[in-house]
Amino acid sequence: MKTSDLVVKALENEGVKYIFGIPGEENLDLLNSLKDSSIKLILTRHEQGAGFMAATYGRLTGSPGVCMSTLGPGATNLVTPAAYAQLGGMPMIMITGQKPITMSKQGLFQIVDVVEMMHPLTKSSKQVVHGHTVTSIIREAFRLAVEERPGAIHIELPEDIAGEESDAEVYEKTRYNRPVADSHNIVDAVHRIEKAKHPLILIGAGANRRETRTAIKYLVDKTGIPFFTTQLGKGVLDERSPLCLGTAALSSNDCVHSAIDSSDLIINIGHDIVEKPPFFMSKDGFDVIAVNYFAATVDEVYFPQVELIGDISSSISELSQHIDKPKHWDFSFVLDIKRRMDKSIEFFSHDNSFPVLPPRLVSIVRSAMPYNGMISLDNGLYKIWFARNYRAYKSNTILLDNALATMGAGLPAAMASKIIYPERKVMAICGDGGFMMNSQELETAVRLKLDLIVLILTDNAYGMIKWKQKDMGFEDFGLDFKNPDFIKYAESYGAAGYRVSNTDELEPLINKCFEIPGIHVIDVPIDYSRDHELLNQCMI
Ligand SMILES: Cc1ncc(C[n+]2csc(CCOP(=O)(O)OP(=O)(O)O)c2C)c(N)n1
Ligand SMILES: [Mg+2]
Repeated sequence: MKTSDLVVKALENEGVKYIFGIPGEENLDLLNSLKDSSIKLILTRHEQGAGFMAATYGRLTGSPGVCMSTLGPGATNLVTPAAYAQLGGMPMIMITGQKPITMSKQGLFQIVDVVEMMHPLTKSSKQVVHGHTVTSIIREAFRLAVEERPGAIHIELPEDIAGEESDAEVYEKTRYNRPVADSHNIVDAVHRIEKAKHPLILIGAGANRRETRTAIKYLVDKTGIPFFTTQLGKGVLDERSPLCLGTAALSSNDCVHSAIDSSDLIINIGHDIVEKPPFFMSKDGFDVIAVNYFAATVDEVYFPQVELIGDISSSISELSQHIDKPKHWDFSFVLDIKRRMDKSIEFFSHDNSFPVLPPRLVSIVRSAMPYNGMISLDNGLYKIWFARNYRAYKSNTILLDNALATMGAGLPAAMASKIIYPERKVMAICGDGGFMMNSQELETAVRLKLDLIVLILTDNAYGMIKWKQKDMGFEDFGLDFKNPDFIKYAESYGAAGYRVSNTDELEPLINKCFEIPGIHVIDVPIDYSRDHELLNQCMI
């Protein structure tokens, strides 16, 4: 069999449904092999779009998303998605082409060392040097991509190898069980939790990768310990819970930090240090019990005293089983803080000034989205507001990137979400800066006949950096730009375009757009002028 046919057969065997990408002439054998396969090629307008979509596929399904590009310039365009998947713990496999390796035809034209380039951004980066090894390389790629901690894998398939004959066989997928935590450490953890006076639970990214809700919900219900989340841990438990303290959207001085600072022990479920720290540990501060699939990386602000390493659900079930709720636990202070935080979120959720204030925007979006509706955020100042104020009801219903925190991924991630969950309502929320970084994927979305809303928050600036600039005492300089007419821009792609001219219009418009098939781009002028004051003010 031709090696490229074998590659496709091995991918089908792994259950791959889509390949996102842009082929070059070095991928033409592989492209041809895809022609008659069950795998659907999703052609994008930039390799970044393909990579972000593949990574999001991995994030949402737990199975690696696959993307492809040509050599040199195509592969260098995959650098940001590689970092996005790798830092974000999203299983993704990138297959890139290369000039023939057995006989050079064109000197170094378009040739850069892609395997070496991808090394620091992936769990593994390998060139296929012979058709005989291609099936084992693919099996290992899929195994390694999902193994905790999940991440990016790169395979380079040179043109001549793709075209050569091979008699290799496809390897069967194997099941594997995640190890469970050591029982001595469970006993130690239970002892410390029972001894603490004000324990709290933190839910982080790792808890959002596979089903852990049942076990964590049982622990919270049985013990009554209040919980808060990191940005990537949002939605594991329903945030309408009376015990939910919200999200640590900043590393310090965020509303929830008054609660964290009053705690003497944190049960830290699934957090690792790729996320902007939800808190800083100090030698004389609270203890941390880390519950995760893998060992914690220690640094000056994170050094857990006990670690439960192994399957998260299993560790949490063990804790629930053994903890006897002691009488001296006292949550009155943190629950009082919760009541005040809830009130302050409520305070701006009816403000009808225009351009819309960020907390008002969050409340409008929350009220327009159904229980399982998904919002996908790009990176900008509004992300902090959504992290802090948006109450997620279900896991992975708010997709944000608190690991690489790249601009440009919001729209492709929303598109991948809609492809995976066609029955759900999906909305991309982007700044005017981030949207323009991959806005060309509107064409892909229209061509794929997706139903999506794209909110563009216009402040004619890189608002997040402006906010930091002011916060750090610098003068306002160098961060303003002009925008195209987003209505005409959307229409030129075959999408519908709208601009809101008062705050009241937005929710009915969103509701209307969800009823009409196709892509709806809504330009929403946003007012960040009060963010300096509002973001630093948590409670009223
Ligand atoms: C690819 C990339 N470039 C630069 C940054 C740094 N950065 C973070 S937020 C931001 C501004 C975002 O502007 P916009 O998308 O308009 O959102 P806003 O904050 O204005 O709402 C920048 C430049 C980044 N995170 N990613
Ligand atoms: Mg902006």
